[in-house]
Amino acid sequence: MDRVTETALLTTVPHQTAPAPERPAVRPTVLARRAARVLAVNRTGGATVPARSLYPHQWSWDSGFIAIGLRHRFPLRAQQELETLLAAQWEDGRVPHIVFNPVVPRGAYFPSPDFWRSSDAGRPAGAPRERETSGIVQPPVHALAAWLVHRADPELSRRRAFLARAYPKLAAWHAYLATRRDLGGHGLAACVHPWEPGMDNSPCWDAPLTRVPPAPRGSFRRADLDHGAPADRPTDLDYGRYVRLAADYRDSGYHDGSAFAFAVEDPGFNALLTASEHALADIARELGLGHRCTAHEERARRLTEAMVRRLWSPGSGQFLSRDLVAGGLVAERSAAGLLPLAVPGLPGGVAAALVRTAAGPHFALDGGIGMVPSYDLRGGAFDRHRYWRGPAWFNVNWVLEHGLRRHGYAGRADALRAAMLTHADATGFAEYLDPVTGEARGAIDFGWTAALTLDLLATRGEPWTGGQPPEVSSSASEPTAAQA
Ligand code: 2M8
Repeated sequence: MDRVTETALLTTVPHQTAPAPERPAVRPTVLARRAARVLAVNRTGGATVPARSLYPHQWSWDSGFIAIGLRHRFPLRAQQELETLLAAQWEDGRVPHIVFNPVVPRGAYFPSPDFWRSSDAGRPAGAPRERETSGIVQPPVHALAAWLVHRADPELSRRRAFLARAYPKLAAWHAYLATRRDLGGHGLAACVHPWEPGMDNSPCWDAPLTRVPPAPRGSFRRADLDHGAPADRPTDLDYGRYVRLAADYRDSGYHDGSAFAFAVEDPGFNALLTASEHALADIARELGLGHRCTAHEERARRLTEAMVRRLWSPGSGQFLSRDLVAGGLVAERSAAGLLPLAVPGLPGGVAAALVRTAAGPHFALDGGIGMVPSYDLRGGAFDRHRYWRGPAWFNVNWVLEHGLRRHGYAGRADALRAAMLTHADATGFAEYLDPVTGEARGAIDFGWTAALTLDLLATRGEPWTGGQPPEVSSSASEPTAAQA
């Protein structure tokens, strides 16, 4: 289909895409076995790589999702997945987005350890001396993962003091985000690089990135194009800007007080932080730390309130990102803006509006391939193939599935679950899908796709975290640029 026909189709008949297959072609036990095999093949030492060729190291939020899947079959390995990541935590509390495997050749992935130079340039911020890591972060799914991993085998967890050892590190990670990264001063965590919210190439970052001069073309060599199709990956111009931002951060000693050319409050990042803050409360309760439990619940409530106040757009029926440098909301619809649906205590009207938006023409949850795309099907920058600019991702849809269930949309959650299992099976656990045809894109045998398949097969709508907190006020109004 050429671009013009495709745009016309999506604009006029938004739901007329490939129908969502009814159910996986294989039995659940066979699918689970295949998923477990992917996780076995992707295992390297104490961690699991997202994909052997394209991403040969440990990634932060990937490991969170991977642990959530591993817990059902390999609870010890699930605990170790998180422990390996947390062992590379910096003294300032940040959990780096990549932990490099020292035996992987330097040229296998860019930016490599000699770009980030964490053990040297990161020392002022407390980077470990013994491990090489990146210096930026990714969405904080780890406390949620730790809590779910614990629940899968509480006896093993208690015997190994898993939560008692993880809790101080997880609390320090959240404290880092609450203090050093509250760049807007309104209680939300800010991201200082497009890779931090995890949806790296999202059209939401196009306008903020225009302010960033790209690193010169010949000054670095992309390794991703050795494995991924150029049409699926970011352009060279975007890559040059990613490199420039990371190099500037590194050259500041990874200092969070410096003036950033790129700084955004992202609803996906903050929604996952909020869900994890609730999980920290559960962990504290389990450890008998009543006062800490109350403090985490209070912080989760304040985060929810700040998200609604700062990022909710009633006119769009979803959350939007806020550009802290230019001021104001970014007028692009990304699936990140639907993820707060998974947060407990949302004002009722907000949850209902999010579901309407997910099911409507911009995301077509009820039609098409049965999974939401990463970006607005009707958006000017929509691209079926380029990553995070349209393709459907399993982790995003897994969070939504939970949100739908939490807010009482069990039928829709069941349909989404069935679509995810079908596509995971049909695509060989693809990294992402063409949201029009359901075809596999990016890598196959992808870590979180396999892990979240295992999770969907093993769970049936249990809430992630304990109590149902009271709703925060629904008096949200469209934030103004002056609030940024
Ligand atoms: C992608 O990001 C990395 C950089 O972190 C890359 O493109 O090289 C993103 O999809 C990110 O969300 C993911 O964690 C990572 C590994 O799967 O790949």
